[in-house]
Amino acid sequence: MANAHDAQELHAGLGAAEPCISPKFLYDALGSKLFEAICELPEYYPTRTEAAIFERHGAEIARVAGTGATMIDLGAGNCAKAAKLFPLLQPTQYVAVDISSEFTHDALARLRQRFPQIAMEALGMDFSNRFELPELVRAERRLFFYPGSSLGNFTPEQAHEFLMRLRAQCGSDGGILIGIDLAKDKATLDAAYDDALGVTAAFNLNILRHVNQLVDADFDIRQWRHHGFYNAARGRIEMHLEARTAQDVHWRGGARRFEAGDCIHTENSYKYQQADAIKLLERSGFEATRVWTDPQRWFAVIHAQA
Ligand code: AVI
Repeated sequence: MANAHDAQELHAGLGAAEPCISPKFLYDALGSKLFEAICELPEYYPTRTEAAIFERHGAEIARVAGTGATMIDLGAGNCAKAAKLFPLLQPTQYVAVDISSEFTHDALARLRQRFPQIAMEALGMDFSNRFELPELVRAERRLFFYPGSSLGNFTPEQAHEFLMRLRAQCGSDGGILIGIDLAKDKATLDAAYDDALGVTAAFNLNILRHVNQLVDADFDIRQWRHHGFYNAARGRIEMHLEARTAQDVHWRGGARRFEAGDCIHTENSYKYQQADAIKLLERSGFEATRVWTDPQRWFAVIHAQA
């Protein structure tokens, strides 16, 4: 069952002239597992490319970012990326923030046993619209960890506002370690968001199953088709769901007819030029200190100081 805010957001999106569902609804428990599976796909290069950057440059990243911080992992998921860096970054406190808190709680329970010296907290919250950290998050030396290029799921303007909110919560000695997916050829991008196995299709279609649960909707998932492609003019991946047949869909407080071929927009994933990503960080009050990238320059890990 959705809270009143989510129910209202879904109602507005489904009823809009260009129907949309916020990508945050991709991540129920099954959606988070499907996203984990996406990260294993040969076509989905961001995860392994970023992991290789951390593997190769981890020691230097720790030197630049500094050890002993409060590490705040935004969109922590199964916490695996942060955990790999614990031996290098040696955080004193680790705060795992994720919209799907059930998933993150289980991951933290396992990590507490492996790293008993690190204080750990799980925060189940949607940090996309507003962001206030509770008092249990230590205020000194906050290092925001935002890997995986999730910044790309905001529009550049939303990304700017989001980064400004983070900057305001950093304190004077804080910073951010962020992963940015860089612009590249269309064929590579198209394949990454429309894989041969159909895992991304399942991930996208699962949003309808989730919406059915949240607002008692009656989407017939078999009547929808996944589209994921790079829109070069807009510098972003777009994910849509297309109605295979004409159909009426009902949800608590609303209804709508979809004709065959009508689409619901479910996600954007912006791809940045490295220089534009740095400009965005600097416009938001950060100072970029170092960029690490892979040999193909497909992905960048950036450290920026508050
Ligand atoms: C979470 N986020 C960075 C992913 C992306 O690449 O934009 C979500 C995703 N959507 C489809 N595949 C992966």
